[in-house]
Amino acid sequence: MVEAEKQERIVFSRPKALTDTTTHYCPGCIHGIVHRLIAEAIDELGIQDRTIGIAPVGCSVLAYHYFDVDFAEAAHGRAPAMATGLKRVQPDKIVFTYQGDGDLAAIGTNEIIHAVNRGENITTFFINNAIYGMTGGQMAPTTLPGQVTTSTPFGRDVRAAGYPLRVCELMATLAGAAYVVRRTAINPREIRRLKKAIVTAFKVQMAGLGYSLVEVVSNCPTNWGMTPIESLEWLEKNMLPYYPLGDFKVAEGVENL
Ligand SMILES: Cc1ncc(C[n+]2csc(CCOP(=O)(O)OP(=O)(O)O)c2C)c(N)n1
Ligand code: SF4
Repeated sequence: MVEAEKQERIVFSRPKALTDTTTHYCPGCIHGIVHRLIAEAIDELGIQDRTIGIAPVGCSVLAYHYFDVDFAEAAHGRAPAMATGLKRVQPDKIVFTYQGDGDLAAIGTNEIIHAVNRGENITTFFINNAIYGMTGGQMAPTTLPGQVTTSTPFGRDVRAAGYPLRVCELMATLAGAAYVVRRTAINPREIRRLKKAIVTAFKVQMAGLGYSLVEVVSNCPTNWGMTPIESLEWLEKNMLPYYPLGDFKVAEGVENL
C-alpha cells in the first residue's frame, strides 16, 4: 500500500493562484482557459503574494472571486487608470488588468491608449470575442464587418458603424509599449503559446520595461449562437484573418527575459 502510494504522482492540479470556486462562465468559453493560464504563470513566477488584479465590467466582472490574489474592481473601461494608481503607489506589486473588448476598446479606449503611451509598468490581458458578451451580444468595436449581433441584426455595416478596431496594431505604435502580442486558445499548441506570452508579459513588468499587453482572440459560444466546437471553428475561419496572431511590439531587452 505504502509502495503504491509512493508511486502516485500528481500530474494535474488546481493552480494555487485560483480559488476553489466554480466559475459562472458558459461551457466552452475561453475566459476560463485564460484565467487558468494567468494563475499558472503567477504560481510559476512566485508572485502570488504581491500580485493585484483589476476586474472589468463584462463577463469577467467576477474575476475577483476566482483568483486568489488581491483584486480591485473598476468601472467600465477604467481598469488601466486604476492599475496606474495602484502601481505608482506600490511599485513593488505586480499589477494586471483583465478586460474584454467592450470594456477596453469601447468606453475604455481613451484609458488604455494613454496608459500604454505613458509607458505605465503594468500588464493587460485583453479578451477579444468581437461582441459584448455579458449584456446580450451587442456589437463591439471589434465586431467583424457583416457579423450579425443583437444590435446589428443585418450584419455590421462599416459605412454606418466604422471598421473593427485592431487593438494590438494600434498599441504597438505607442512609444510606452514594451510588449504587445496577439494569441488565441483554440487548440493545445496555441494554448501553450498563449501561456508563454502571459509569463513573458509578467516578466516584462517585473523587469520594469514598460507596458505589456496580451490580446487573446476569444469566443462567445452563447451569444454567437454556436456550440463550443463550432465557435472555435468560426473563430479560426473568420476572426484570425482579421486579427492575425503574432508579436506586434517586442522592445529591446524583452527577448532576454
Ligand atoms: C459604467 C458602465 N457602463 C456600462 C455597463 C454595462 N455593461 C456591462 S458589461 C458590458 C459589455 C462588456 O463586454 P466585453 O467587455 O466585450 O466583455 P464580455 O462580456 O464579452 O466578456 C456593458 C456595456 C457597466 N456595467 N458599467
Ligand atoms: S456570455 Fe459569452 S463571453 Fe460570457 S461567459 Fe458566456 S460564452 Fe463567455
